[in-house]
Amino acid sequence: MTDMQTDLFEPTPNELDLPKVVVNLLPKDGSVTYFSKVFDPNNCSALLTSLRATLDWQQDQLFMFGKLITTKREVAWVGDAGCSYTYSSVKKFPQAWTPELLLIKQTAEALASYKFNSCLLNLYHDGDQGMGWHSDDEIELEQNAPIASVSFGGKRKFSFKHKFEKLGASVVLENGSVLLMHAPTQHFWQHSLTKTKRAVLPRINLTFRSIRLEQQ
Ligand SMILES: O=C(O)CCC(=O)C(=O)O
Ligand SMILES: [Mn+2]
Repeated sequence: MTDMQTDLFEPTPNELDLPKVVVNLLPKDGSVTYFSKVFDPNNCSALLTSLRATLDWQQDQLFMFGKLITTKREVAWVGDAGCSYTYSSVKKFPQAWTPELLLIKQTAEALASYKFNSCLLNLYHDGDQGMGWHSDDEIELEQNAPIASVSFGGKRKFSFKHKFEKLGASVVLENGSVLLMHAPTQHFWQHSLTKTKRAVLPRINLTFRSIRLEQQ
């Protein structure tokens, strides 16, 4: 073999840094695809810091059992003009895209082959903060659009449970990863971000979504 041929079979120096793709995590009734290391881990903590600094973060307010609860988790709702969003009986009006968010959106769109018009960001300060079981199935959302979930910061367990059968699945969402949830996942499955006693770094999750503008 010549040197050139040998090179073809040598691992590239950064092979371990290439994105890892896991194809459909769900056994049926939906499709969830996980891509690790989409964003260079060396850039992710700077991205997290700057998302914290450049967006207007609010503690989330939810109606639960007839009471308005203020969560410790913070949220930011970003989108095109007119993309308001109501969940847990609270209506949110969008802040404008920042140049950095538009770049992250572009990456999510390339993976999903879909154009998103909005993004919900959640900031979890520690493992005591999580998100309970729910589906992203609000009336304003385009019914068959994918949802792209980007994670920066401490890795966290993300779980799925089927709404009508005893089935489950889970994945650890790592720093710099993207999870795609395709239709009809939200119709048949709920998901949650599990709280943990383990010490975890702060984390920002971005879910790129598609709001039906004709509904506004
Ligand atoms: O933080 C996460 O990974 C999940 C967030 C989520 O499910 C949501 O924003 O609807
Ligand atoms: Mn969700």
